[in-house]
Amino acid sequence: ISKHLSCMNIANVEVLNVIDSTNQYIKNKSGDLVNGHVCLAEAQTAGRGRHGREWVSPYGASLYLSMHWHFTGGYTVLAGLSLAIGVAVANTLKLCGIDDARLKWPNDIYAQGKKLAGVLIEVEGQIGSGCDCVIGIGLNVALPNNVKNIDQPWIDLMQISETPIDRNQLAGYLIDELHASLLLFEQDGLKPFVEQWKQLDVYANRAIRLIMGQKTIEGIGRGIDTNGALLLETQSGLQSFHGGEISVRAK
Ligand code: BT5
Repeated sequence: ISKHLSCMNIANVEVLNVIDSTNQYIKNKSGDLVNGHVCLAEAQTAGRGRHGREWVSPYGASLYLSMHWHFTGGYTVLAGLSLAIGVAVANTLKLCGIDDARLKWPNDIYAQGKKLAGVLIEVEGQIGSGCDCVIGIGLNVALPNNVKNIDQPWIDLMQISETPIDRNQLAGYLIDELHASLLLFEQDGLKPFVEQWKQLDVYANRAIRLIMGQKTIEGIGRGIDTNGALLLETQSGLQSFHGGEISVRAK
């Protein structure tokens, strides 16, 4: 990835070679950073997903990107942020001529029924004094065919796009889109993103199962509400589900 990306805030973009995790890198520096500061890496040796899962991060094959943002207000202002970021990633892909990205609650970007990208948001801070947030995105561009350790179906842009993907252009678009989306989210919350999220929802009007530990609930996916809760139509009516360790599967 070039150090001369075409994006608005180029002064705040760091391009690194191999590091443990771009999220960890931004976290370590967060006290000194301005909103929108970004780092990108060519590979991660300890790329992470949610709940201690791994993000497989081979060299030069993807975008591994993290952005710093300080929110005034406590954690509750962040409800739904990962959904807004999903919309930002889908919009970025549209700018590159890719229309088939879909969103899976709460933080996945899918294409052709397989995982294309993931969002990991990590927060530090105290309620009342604002919080420092790291917005991490892993987006598969051209993974080696023999990539190991991804324990679910995956896809990359190379398989989807009719034209070759320029990672530098993609990174520039993504940085600008994230910046604009975070400004909007800071001002108006998830609301401006809800309709678009629903249009891209993988599970809209489909029979799904929510798995919460030992418990499973079945119903029809009905999108999200303005707080980012997943809406499920069950036999006992419309129910909403908030974050935590919930996985959603097709029935
Ligand atoms: C995520 O977690 O999807 C969030 C991934 C965020 C990664 C970025 S890379 C830049 C920044 N720095 C970091 O250290 N992390 C962020 P989760 O929903 O928990 O999904 C993890 C699961 O996705 C794994 O258990 C695998 O099943 C699958 N997976 C792992 N690597 C993958 C890949 N390269 N492509 C598609 N799926 C993958």
